[in-house]
Amino acid sequence: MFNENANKLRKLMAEKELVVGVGARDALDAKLVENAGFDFVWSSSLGVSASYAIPDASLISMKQYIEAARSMAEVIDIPIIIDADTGYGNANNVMYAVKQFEAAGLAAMSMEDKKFPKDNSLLAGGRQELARIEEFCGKIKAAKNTQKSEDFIVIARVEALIAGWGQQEAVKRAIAYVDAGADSILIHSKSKTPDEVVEFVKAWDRRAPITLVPTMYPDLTEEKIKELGKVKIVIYANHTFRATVKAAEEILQEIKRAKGIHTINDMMVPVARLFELQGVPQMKENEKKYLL
Ligand code: SPV
Ligand code: MG
Repeated sequence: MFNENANKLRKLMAEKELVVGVGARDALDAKLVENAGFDFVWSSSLGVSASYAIPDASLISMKQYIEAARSMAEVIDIPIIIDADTGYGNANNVMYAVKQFEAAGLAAMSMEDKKFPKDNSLLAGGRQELARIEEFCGKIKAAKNTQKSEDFIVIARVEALIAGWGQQEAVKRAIAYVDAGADSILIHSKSKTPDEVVEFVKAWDRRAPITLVPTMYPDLTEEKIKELGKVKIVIYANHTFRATVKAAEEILQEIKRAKGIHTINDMMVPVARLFELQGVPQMKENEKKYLL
């Protein structure tokens, strides 16, 4: 099977020094990310859970996550990396998920080595329990053996630094995951400085490229990441929906304060902008051709 979006992502990775994407919780977020010129969309488990206003703790189902990503894929042309959490269970769940990821036109998946059910990695005091290395390697092998296209990418996400297990454990796990077939290693960190991630990248001597999510250490800019080398994918995981919440809260407060909607025009886009993002101009073109 040929997976066009996975092929696109592979080509981007071959051509560009750094491939940069932004998180989305729904198709509208994804459209904005594409319009802004980023390389790919990250279908974020934090974002999709937040769209239901419930914790990012393996509460909603695999089907709901896939449906969110599928709705994104239907309206954008850039590739999507789905945040597949822990793979939604054991290797059986992973195999079932991978079939559906590819059927939905997704380019790649990221799977983290925590126990199911997981907690969000950035949650202060969250349950950060790691799966056994062998168990997680089994899941990676299950994913790689299930994918029908050659190009589909499996990113193995190492949570050892998040769980406080240290560099040695992180490196040991990353090597095992690459040996099990992972195409890239996402080394995640919630440290406010990039030091532990930089240490990991410097020690990394395998060919598989590294993926970073610099939410908590924003000082590590793309320029600095390029200098490090070895990193190929950067994910700004949650900035669309965090910005939306701020904007919505501000406008709601202002409506409440002003007791009307006469002061807020500059705080939002015109309705026409929404129509554009929804593809209404294309629909109108189609109507001219087909509403006969
Ligand atoms: C997400 O966006 O859901 C992620 C990144 O997995 S993090 O929230 O940092 O765990
Ligand atoms: Mg997530």
